[in-house]
Amino acid sequence: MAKTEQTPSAKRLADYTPPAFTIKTVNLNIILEPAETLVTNTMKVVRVGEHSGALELDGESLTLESIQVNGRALAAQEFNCSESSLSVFTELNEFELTVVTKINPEKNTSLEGLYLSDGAYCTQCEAEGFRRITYFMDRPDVLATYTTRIEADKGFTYLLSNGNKVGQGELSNGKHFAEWHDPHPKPCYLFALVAGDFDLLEDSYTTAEGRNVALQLFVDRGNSHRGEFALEALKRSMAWDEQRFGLCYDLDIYMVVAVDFFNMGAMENKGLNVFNSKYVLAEPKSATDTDYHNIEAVIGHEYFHNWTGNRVTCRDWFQLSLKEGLTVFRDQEFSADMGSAAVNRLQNVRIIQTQQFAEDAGPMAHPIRPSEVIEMNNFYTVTVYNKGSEVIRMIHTLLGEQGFRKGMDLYFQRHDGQAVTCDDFVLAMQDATGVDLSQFKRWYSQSGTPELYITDDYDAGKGVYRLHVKQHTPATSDQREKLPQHIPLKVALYDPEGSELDISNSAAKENGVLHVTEFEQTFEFESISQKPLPALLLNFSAPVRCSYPYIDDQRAFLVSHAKDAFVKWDAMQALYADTVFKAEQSSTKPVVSETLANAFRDVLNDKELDKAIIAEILAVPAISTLVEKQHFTDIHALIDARDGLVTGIGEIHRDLIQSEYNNLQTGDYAYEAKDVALRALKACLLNFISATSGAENLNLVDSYNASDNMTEKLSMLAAANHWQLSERDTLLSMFEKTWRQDALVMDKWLSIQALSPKESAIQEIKAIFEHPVFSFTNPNRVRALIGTFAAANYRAFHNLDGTGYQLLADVVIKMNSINPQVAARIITPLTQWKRFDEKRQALMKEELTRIVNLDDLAKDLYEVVNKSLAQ
Ligand code: B3K
Ligand code: ZN
Repeated sequence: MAKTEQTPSAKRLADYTPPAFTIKTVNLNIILEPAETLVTNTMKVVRVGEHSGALELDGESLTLESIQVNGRALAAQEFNCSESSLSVFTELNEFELTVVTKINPEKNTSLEGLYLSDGAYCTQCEAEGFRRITYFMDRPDVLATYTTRIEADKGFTYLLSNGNKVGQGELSNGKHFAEWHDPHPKPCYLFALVAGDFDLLEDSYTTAEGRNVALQLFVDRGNSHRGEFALEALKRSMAWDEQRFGLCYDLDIYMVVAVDFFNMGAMENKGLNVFNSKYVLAEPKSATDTDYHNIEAVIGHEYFHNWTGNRVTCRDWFQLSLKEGLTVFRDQEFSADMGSAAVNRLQNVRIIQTQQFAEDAGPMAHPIRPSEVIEMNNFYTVTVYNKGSEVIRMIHTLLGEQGFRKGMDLYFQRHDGQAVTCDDFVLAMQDATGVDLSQFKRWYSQSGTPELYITDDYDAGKGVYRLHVKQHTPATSDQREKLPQHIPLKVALYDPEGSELDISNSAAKENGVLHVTEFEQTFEFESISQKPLPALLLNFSAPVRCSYPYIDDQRAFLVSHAKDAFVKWDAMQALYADTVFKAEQSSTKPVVSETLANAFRDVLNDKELDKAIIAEILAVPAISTLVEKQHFTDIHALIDARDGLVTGIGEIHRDLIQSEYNNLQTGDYAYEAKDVALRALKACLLNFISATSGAENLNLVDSYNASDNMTEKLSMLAAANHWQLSERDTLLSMFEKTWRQDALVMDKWLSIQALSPKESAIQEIKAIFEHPVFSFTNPNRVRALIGTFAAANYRAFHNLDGTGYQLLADVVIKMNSINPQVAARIITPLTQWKRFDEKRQALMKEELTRIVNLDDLAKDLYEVVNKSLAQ
């Protein structure tokens, strides 16, 4: 954005107006050439209502070749073409409009619209990428049926688009073509085209309605053995959605294409998903348990969009959470059913407590339904997605599983084939069950993290126990005034022996849920014979911060007696965090109290607990989590204190940890819950051992060679790197030797080095820019190295000489012209300057100012940097 040009302006939800025209059918003829692709787009356009306004189409980076209405070329005064729009002046109410444009996929490094990914053509149209392919009403409430003809050199073996293939053939000029028709009306953001040479994996699935669906997975040549897990996960997703929600697939073919150049995880284009290869390709020696988990989750997520997103879509982009929050909820439920519900829950809670709380406390704070947007791509956030899912989860809690299902059924019955709003969704939930969600709806419009302050008292004479709950949502950067939210607060009470009390005839009679709806409320529990200890926010029943004046012994009591995994985990996390903060504030080594040491020992010795949960409970909170608790003053002292705590625990329980570690043996690698849990605990214990002098006896190089899987190898690398063990460089070069030809796997190698605690980290990261595997045009590489560095290497990023901030800013400036969407994402840690000390604040703002003064600042960065500086 040249400073002389207009500054980007915000769109507002309040300004929504229905489309003045609608487009019924779209007929595309696309002749693919790397530098000059020709797109002929013939549309049936219908005026909506009585007006005489022009037809306004969006367009970006397009060269207009010709324009016709009903077969007649328009004269100059009959249309107007600007940088970003095409206006057609006509009095006709129904007409056929043909627009021919030229585009340049080869030069398209933004990876929006049509681009080349390592020699294959592919598209990304959400949110507003279709306007880079042809002129169109690029908004989700214009639904059309699409017919697409693709023509390309025969080297592009597969020519794919949405729907069913209706024609194909050879052409005289060494080219071939294919024609596709999608019978389901859809918004243009769901359009997709792929042309390339791939390995194809095929399978089929018969739906509960008896439809036989061909499943096709396209991967880079030579990678078919890495695609099998994703294909199996797809079949599991299809079966799960039938069982849980009664939803069947609705076309005869479902295609998934894995590409290497992709801005995010994957895209749910109708019948033709395009995936970042990171979320498709896996084999034990190259992928970790986490990779397998993510593949299943993302495959599920995109598949579930077919109903929540595609069949029922969004009226406008402010409603993004309508499809994303709901679909994340669905994929989380799917993952929970496929593996351990409790472990999945803890992992999702951690995302909310670290990343989402940080977003709500920072310059980009927004409600799950934002009301103002400059660049839509900036709003594919943890708030819209993950907090959005928590909001759906709370509705599920308020309605119960049966009520929720009734609500979903009504939602589809009412809105199938429509573009609707979050209000429509909530209304369906309410109408189906009679549950009043009027106050609850505030979660859609109010940003910020509510804080609950809970105290209690006990009247021994009457046998009455009371919980006093205050709620307060601090002002956020986008909103000052906050109203009370409807918060489902799930509680349990424990007697001193550790037994759970029956509270079914109290205010918490529905599954232990208290309805917190006011700024201050008191809840009574009767017939309580002695003062109980409360367990609060069971299963993280709402995305809030919750405090109660527990003493350490009470926390330890909850760690061992609470039934709820979240409560156990949260209590242990609090014991850890307090210890770290005490050490940080007094600049001393952390003191591991007997209470903490015993709690650790008891959890590790607990034979009833799932090993994956033990690993979650015992892991000391990450710096990103501690930073969110906002008690620290000096980030480097905080890091030292945290590391010191790991070492302290490691020393105290040295023999126990070592012997448990030695006992954890798996056979040949299998991605199965039992083995995953074992490996997770092993990695957790390895970290404690590595923090002590016991590291000397680890023989990591031998263990690394002996292991048959990436999960273990990577945990060894991570430990060796973090604790600067003598094996670190050897392991890194062994890894490089094995994988240097495989960029996707090398991302792990990049990330390990991005996390280097060495003094020389920044120099070493800069040197990696020259490594053959690194490239600024591939988002996965940039995220693996720079994204990881800025978001997770707190030590080097916050170097007091400012070199960490400079490094990030240099990369962001480069990415501003290559790929602004990625630039606006990796810059996040710099925009959150406000929580650091003054000296660092000044250095961070200096870099932000350097960025905001760029001559060609993209609007993605314009929005986030200006908001950050305005704090
Ligand atoms: N709907 C896409 C995200 C598109 C992001 C555009 N910047 C993937 C998903 O959430 O399923
Ligand atoms: Zn999604």
